[in-house]
Amino acid sequence: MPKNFNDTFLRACRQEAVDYTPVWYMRQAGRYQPEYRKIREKYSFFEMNEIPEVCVEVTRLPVEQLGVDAAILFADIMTPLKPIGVDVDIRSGIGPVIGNPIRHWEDVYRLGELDPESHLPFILDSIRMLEEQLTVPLIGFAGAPFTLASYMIEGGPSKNYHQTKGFMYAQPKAWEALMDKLASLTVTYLKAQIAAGAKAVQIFDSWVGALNREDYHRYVAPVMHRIFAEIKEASDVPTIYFGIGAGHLLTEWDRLPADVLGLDWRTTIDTAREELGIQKPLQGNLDPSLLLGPWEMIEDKAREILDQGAKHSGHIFNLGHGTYPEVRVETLQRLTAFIHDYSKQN
Ligand code: 1CP
Repeated sequence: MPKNFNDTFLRACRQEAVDYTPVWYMRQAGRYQPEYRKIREKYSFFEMNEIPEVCVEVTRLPVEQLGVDAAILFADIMTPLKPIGVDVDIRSGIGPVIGNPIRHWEDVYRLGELDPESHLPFILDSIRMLEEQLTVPLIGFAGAPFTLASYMIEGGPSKNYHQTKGFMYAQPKAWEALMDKLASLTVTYLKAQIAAGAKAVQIFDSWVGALNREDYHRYVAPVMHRIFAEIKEASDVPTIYFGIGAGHLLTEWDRLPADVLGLDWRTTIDTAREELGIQKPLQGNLDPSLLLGPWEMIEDKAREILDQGAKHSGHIFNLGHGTYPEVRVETLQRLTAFIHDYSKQN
């Protein structure tokens, strides 16, 4: 680890004292960066992912360009699904598209097992290279079983997840088997990322807010419990759990052995702390659309989020979801500097 290593993000994840509020942005490597767009012209998404030099370059770029306190590995939640037999392509402007969606229990039993060292050596090589080069922690990540299953069942992005939920209600045994397989994959994949050098891991359950609390408790919470418990047993790296439109699930999440909870912009930090009684560190939660508005509005909201975060130990500034292609690099640079300066003074 380099001498000038910045561990502010890790300290905030552990609710230790920090000099300022650390910040990173979901989808901080991406289309809003002219440098990313140029590389993407030459390669498909998975080619970028599979060539460690390219993967390392795009992972480092936002750290150098924006001055954020953490890097997130350039990959996708779909990356570990290809080796287990999911025919997935990432299409520009759409997202993941699956050639062989899951329809029956046979499709679940056909899925293979992930062996990260032999299936995804490029991911582990990229992490090892980044570990040598970065002066901020590298966040590894994986998709959560519900969110992965939603793509595998719907065949691509969806608005209401009715096929996913239909499968869950109509074929509960096959659903349980699918959740179990994806939970094992997630644990194996994240443990391998941690062994290669990831300093924290985030589990993206982006679409799980489509479930009500009762169904979450019954159909999803048991596997999420197992995933976080198994990672905790194997290592002491902080774990972060994030989803969109999932404010109604936060008290369920609070009971999981996850360390940090990620908020989208719909639930304020004050609401999470004061109304819901959440004591865990929180990450979030500026609406990424606000980055397209005037600077004064962005600054006002960022100040409000920082003030709310500062009332309790353990706040990591982030967006409430990934950054959009239309956002200007200068806006994120200015926001990062503002977050650091303002939180140092307060
Ligand atoms: O932030 C980073 O730089 C890390 C890289 C990263 C992460 C953490 C990418 C690269 N994808 C993800 C996670 C991811 N992928 C999630 C969870 C977070 C979220 O909710 O956004 C999800 C749901 C996906 C699936 C996905 N992949 C989508 C969303 C589609 C939908 O259902 O609405 C999209 C558009 C992709 C493609 C993708 N993944 C990543 C990038 C840079 C891109 C765009 C690829 C391109 O250049 O065309």
